[in-house]
Amino acid sequence: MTRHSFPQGFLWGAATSSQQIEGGRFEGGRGESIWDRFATIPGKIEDGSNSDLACDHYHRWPEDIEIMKSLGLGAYRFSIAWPRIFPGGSGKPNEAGLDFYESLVDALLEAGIRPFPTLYPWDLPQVLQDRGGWAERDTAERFKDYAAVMARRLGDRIAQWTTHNEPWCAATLGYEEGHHAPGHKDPSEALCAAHHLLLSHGWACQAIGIEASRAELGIVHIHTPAYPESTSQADEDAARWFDGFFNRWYFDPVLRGVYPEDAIADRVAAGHLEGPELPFLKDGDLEAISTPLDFLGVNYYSRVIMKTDEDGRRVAVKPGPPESLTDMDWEVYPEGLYDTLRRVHKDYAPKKIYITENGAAYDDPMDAEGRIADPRRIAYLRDHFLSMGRAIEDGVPLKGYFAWSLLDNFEWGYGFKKRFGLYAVDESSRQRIPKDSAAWYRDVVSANAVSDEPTPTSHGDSRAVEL
Ligand code: IFM
Repeated sequence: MTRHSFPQGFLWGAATSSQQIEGGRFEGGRGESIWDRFATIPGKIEDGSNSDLACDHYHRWPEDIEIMKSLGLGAYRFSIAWPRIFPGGSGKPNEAGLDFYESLVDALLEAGIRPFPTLYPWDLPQVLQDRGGWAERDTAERFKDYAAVMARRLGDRIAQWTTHNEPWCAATLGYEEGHHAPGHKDPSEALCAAHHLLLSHGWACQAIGIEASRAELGIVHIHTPAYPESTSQADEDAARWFDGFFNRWYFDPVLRGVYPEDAIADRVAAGHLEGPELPFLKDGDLEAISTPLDFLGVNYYSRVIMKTDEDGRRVAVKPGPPESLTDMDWEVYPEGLYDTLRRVHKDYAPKKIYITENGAAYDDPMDAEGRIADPRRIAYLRDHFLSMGRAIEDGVPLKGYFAWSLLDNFEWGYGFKKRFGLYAVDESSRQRIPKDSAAWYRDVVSANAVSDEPTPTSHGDSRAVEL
């Protein structure tokens, strides 16, 4: 049996995001977000739902903090809904919104749980989208103002801020592929949006630094390692292409102050840029974007295998077999987390790394006794924790881990049908119901260690984390 103990002080947490759990859409002066609007367009959300009520965390947050306490969590990664703070996108901030987050933060601190907020998990105020959204440079200015307001209000209590969550998703899924709000399909606009997201990160770091000089600052990038299907040059090139498009376009500007030349050339070849000059890049932008970070948040879910097909197209190989996939059709590949951590450490050397999201969607039923056994989620977590342990042994400065997610929630374009939570949320009562993985995670957190024991088909004590 392999057992890995984590270093003393390793931070165990869970993550959520505002649009996905809060609800309270029309309360406390909250404005409309791009996701509220997107969800009104028929066919955009697979199950026809919206997040007006979501997990009702807006009212149930004290109960959610109790749940975190019962798990022994050291930190809670949540996000702030920009439309709660600036319903009109700019002007005077909304006091009721600020009060909401202040109460949450104070209660977390009281419970001994470190608040670990993210400013942008994709819920742009719709009024800013009406003015062009992230394709407009002005949106980055508005984000800087929003960051300053939050730091002014909470800077004395927040030790670590993250600006954006997965800017690749906001730019590519939102502006290039159209699966996410605002649903555009324009690659050139997406590159512009990506740049303004990154620029706003740099400006926000500067603004928070002024208001809260001792705070640690970071950004969260998703990292998906790309492996070639074969050793052929064509397949190697396909993996290189994906890495540039998905990973390096975001990591390089922030951590090295440059856009990757090969990925720029790929975009020129695809006709998304007219030439190697980036039309949206202005003097000083890259310096702002690469403002030194105190930590980097990395989200890891899966890997991709790339090949070049008979028509010369770079494509992802369909993963399989079915039992190796989660409900998102993402391959379970814990080795990829090890590779991710090694790569990020070697290529970018951030001072500290946190795994800010990792988890698996499985829809496990409740049995007659009210129990939800989710052995596949436990196995997923266990194997990823073992990968983290190996990376730490190899010298990677990994300081903490946040499970995605505390609760089953609104999974964007999929609605509520993809369930990542350690807790289920009853559709009508919104009651939180612990899955077996919650008790299992509680035991890992309390031991600060994980072993490669086979996962229980039944984990004894899930009711121990019921309230
Ligand atoms: O639910 C999302 C989260 O909002 C951002 N990262 C990926 C998760 C799973 O898709």
